[in-house]
This record gives sequence, structure tokens and C-alpha cells, in this order.
Amino acid sequence: MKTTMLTIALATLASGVQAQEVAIRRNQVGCYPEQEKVVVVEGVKPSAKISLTTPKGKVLKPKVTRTAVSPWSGKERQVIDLAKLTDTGIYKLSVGGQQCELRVSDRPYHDIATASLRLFYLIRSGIPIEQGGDYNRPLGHPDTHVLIHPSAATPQRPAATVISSPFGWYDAGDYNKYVVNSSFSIGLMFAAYEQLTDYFATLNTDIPESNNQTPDFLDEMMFNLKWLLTMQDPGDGGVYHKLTTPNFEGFVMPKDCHQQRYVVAKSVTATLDFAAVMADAARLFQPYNDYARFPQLATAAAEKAYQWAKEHPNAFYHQERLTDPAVSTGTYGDGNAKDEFFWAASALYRLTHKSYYLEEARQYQPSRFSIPSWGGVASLGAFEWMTDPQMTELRDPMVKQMMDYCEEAIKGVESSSFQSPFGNKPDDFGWGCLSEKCCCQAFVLLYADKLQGTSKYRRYALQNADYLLGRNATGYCYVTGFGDKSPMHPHHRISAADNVEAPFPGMLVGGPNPGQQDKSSGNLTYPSNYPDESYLDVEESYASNEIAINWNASSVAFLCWLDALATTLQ
Ligand code: 9MR
Ligand code: 9MR
Repeated sequence: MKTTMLTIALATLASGVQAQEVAIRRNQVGCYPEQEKVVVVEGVKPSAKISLTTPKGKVLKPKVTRTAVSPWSGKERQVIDLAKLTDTGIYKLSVGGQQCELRVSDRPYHDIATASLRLFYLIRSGIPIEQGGDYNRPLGHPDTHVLIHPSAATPQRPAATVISSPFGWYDAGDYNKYVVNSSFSIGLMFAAYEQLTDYFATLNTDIPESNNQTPDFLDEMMFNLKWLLTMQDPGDGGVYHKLTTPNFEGFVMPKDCHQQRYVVAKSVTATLDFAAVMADAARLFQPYNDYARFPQLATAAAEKAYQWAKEHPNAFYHQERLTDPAVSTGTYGDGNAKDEFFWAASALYRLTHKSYYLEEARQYQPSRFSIPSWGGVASLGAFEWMTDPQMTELRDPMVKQMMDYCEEAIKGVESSSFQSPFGNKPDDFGWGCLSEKCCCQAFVLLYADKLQGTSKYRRYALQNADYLLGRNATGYCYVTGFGDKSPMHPHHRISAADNVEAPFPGMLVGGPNPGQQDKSSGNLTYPSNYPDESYLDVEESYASNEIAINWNASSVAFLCWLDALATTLQ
């Protein structure tokens, strides 16, 4: 046996192909019949024999289409385009002695899309989780006794004043609640909601509010909006940057967390993100009697927040200045608030039609499109102009900028390692890249198609889904609970402490990150330094294997959109 293996290895080396194990990389979740079907195989020659058995038992002999060379590792991989496989069911693929299944169905993304949204229910704070099945848990973090930190003190609310700030989602693997990231997450999902309103109207995520008259999607957003409202100082309208313990808690369940929680310094970025998302919410909740008082409250809160931001344009968050106690948790620091001003002014103009906000939006408009991220929200402002027929003043430049971005994004796919727009540039990889670079990019491509009435970019968006769900350098399907090989040890405190073996389903992990910022504190050994292989499925790896609401917001925006395509593709 050993000799045979050695002989094969030597023969492979002599042929110039690197000695790689044979591995088939493919979308492990499933594809639409109409979707392009590409698999990428490592460790075989271009002449490899390939056989594909269809659900009806027919045997096909596809061929290698091209050889792709990784820009980082130099690894050669064979790209096989299986062309359109229009029968639904399970196909069996065999290459180089390896077999795998390919699933083709009319609704391939329904379960993963639903799980991505339902994840927000599972990470609600301040209530017991009673509809979570195996993941039920008692109440933790009631947040009814939160202290004003000295950095947030005013004469009306001096340091150590007790306030109540319950509910909202936990941010990520940690238990704190951050206004910047919370507002961004809802804003991104709202942008998807506005394009897919009919789809979300009937999507059931089995939550306590499922029986009311409001779509579950909006009920879930409201759970976090209720908390956000408590983060505004009623005195001056400024918004606290975050609600946090001084230091990160251990890997224990919420009910076992006992550190005092504080609201800390108000910041201009948190205040503007809050203003923007409240303005959007005021509009979107208008039709629903379940929350009849909310639109008026949210409108007033948004306008007051915007004024505070105008009066404090340099109030950036400086964690290093915090004392009594010092604070070491996540920062969401950002020293440029132009994009936040743009999003907030655009959202407020759309809500109120006041010319003041139009002038503000003009002043802060971006000069190029950038995909949405927690620290770069100009695109959320741009979407306000693109979506509403009444919003004409800045629409043309915003559309043009986005279309330029899309044309740039799809360049190079035909020679890429995994036949996808994501994953070809070094800066495609980093902390949270699967969200910020992969899902968000695909979301923008789908958005552009919808806006233009085309289907040009859909193919490329679906390629990013293939990448995310397994056609990539590590072979992971990066959403927990889906695919044959998915993360089992995310950096997520509840999943680590709940005594259930499987992590919560539907969580998108941050993904490959050559920065490896957790290497020394976690005492970690990464399997590789190549950007696309720098990933570790271990609990300590917060730089590559954490989960977060903004990341799941992007998988909701993207995967729900893919699921919604089911009705248009038939
Ligand atoms: O658990 C924390 C995670 O949520 C953060 O993203 C990360 C970076 O701020 O920090 C994690 O906490 C670690 C800390 O930074 C260093 N010591 C180990 C902590 C837990 O793994
Ligand atoms: O998503 C954030 C990423 O862009 C930053 O590079 C990183 C380090 O500052 O922090 C990430 O956000 C973390 C936050 O600070 C605390 N909760 C966990 C978040 C995800 O790791």
C-alpha cells in the first residue's frame, strides 16, 4: 500500500503537478436547475477521468474545462463546468477516486436562508429562549440595571446613574451590544427587505411574534430596535456608543454572567447610524398596527440624533480614554463620519422630505461606490436614492457609481481559482471577509440587476454562493449546520457553553484571515498563511471563526435574495 502511494506521489511530482490530495470543491448545499454548475478539483491532472451519474441513472463523462493556478499557493486546480443539469435530484460525481453528491432542487436556498434569519432569534438577549428546541436557555443579561459610565455622564445623568436598556441581539461571539454594528445590521437587512417585501411577507421563522399581523422579519428587527431606542440620551439626543462589560466575559452561558454593564461615551458614528436606521424603521413599520406608536417615536428620535451629530461632528469613539473602569471590549472605532452623515441625511430626507436633509445629503455624497460594511455605510445611503421613485436628486450618480463597481467586480472570473468574483485579490481576505467581501458583494450584484431589470450579474452572485458553500480552498461550507463539512467550533460563547454538540445553525463565520490577529492570545497554529487558507475551525480563533450580527445580516440579505429567486427562475 505504502509503495503504491509513494509511486503515485512521485509520478505526480514528475508530471509537474504538485502532490496534493484529491479533493472535490463544490457547493455542498445545492443549486437551482438553471444555475451554472462548476466544480473545482485539486490533485488531479487535466486529463482526469470524470464521471457523473444523473438522478435518472444516466452516466455522463464531463471534461476539465481549464486549469486554474492559485495566485498565492501556486496550486493547480482543475475547473470542471458540468453545464446545465436541469433534472432535480442528486447527482453523483466521481473524479480521481473521490466521490461526492451534487444537489439540484427548485428551492435549494430556502432552509439556509430561513436559518440565517432565525439565528437572530437565538441570539436575543434579555429574554428566556423558549422556541429554540435544543437551544432553549434561561434568561440572561436583563440589562435593567445598567450604569452610566463616567465617559457618558451629563448633569441630568451623572456617572453611576442606573438606566434600563433591555433586549436587542448579542453582537457576536461576545455578549455586548454595540450601536454602530446593530444599526448597520438592521440597515443592511432593511435594504434587502425593501427589494424583497413580498418574499419576507410570508417567511416564517417560528418566533414568539409569528402569530401577529407583522412579518416575522420586521418583528425580529423590532426586537433590536426596542433596545436601540434606550441607547439615546433623552436629554440631548446623543447615542451611547455601546452597552458593555468592562472586559469580555468568559465562555459561560448568559445566566452565569455577572459583571456590571455600562453604557459608555456617546459617539457621532453611533448617533448617525442610529438616526439612519430609526428613519428607515419609522417608514417601514408605518403599515403595521402591532407597533402603532413606533413610527412617531422613531422619527423624533432620528431627528434629535441628527441634530446632536451636527453639534458634535468630532465626537469619535476613543476607547483608550475611558477610565473608572477602563474598557477593553470591541471598539467599532471609525474616525470618519462622512458616510454616516450621508446615510442618515438620505434616510431622513426620504422620511420627512425636508429640504434641509437634501442639502445635508448633497454635502456628504460619496464619490465612488463601496460595498456595505459596519464602518462604511455610504452604500446604505445610496440605496435610499435608488429605491424610492420620489428620491430623484442624487439618484443618477449613485446608480452610476454602483454600476461601475459591479463591472469592476466581475473582471477576472474566467481565470479565477474558484470561478467567482470573490476571492481573487489579497484584500478579499481578512477579518469578517466572507460577509464584507463575499456576501455583500453578491448582494450588490443582485441589487444592480433588480434595479436595471437585467439578469446579467445573477450568475456572478451565485458563484459567490458556490464559494461560500464549499467551492473554496479549505473545502468548508462556511455556514454552520449546512453542507457536509461546516464549522463545529465557532468563537461563540453560547454554542461553546450550552452542552449541545452542534453550534447554533445558520451562523456565518468570519472566514479566512491572513492577519491572524488571534494567533498569540489564542496560542493558535494556523494550517496555512495563504490568504484563502488562513482559517481555523477552533473556538479560540476569533479572527477567523467568530460569528457576528453584521455578518449574518449580510447572509440574510444575500441568501434570502437567492431563495426569493425561486419564483422568478421557473
Ligand atoms: O471573545 C472576544 C471576541 O468577541 C472579540 O472579537 C475579540 C477581539 O476583540 O476578542 C475576544 O476576546 C479575546 C480577547 O481579545 C483576548 N483574550 C482572549 C479573549 C477570548 O478569546
Ligand atoms: O467586525 C469587526 C472587524 O471589522 C474588526 O477588524 C475587528 C477588530 O476590531 O472587530 C470586529 O468586530 C468584533 C467586535 O469588535 C466585538 N464583537 C465581535 C466582533 C466580530 O469579531
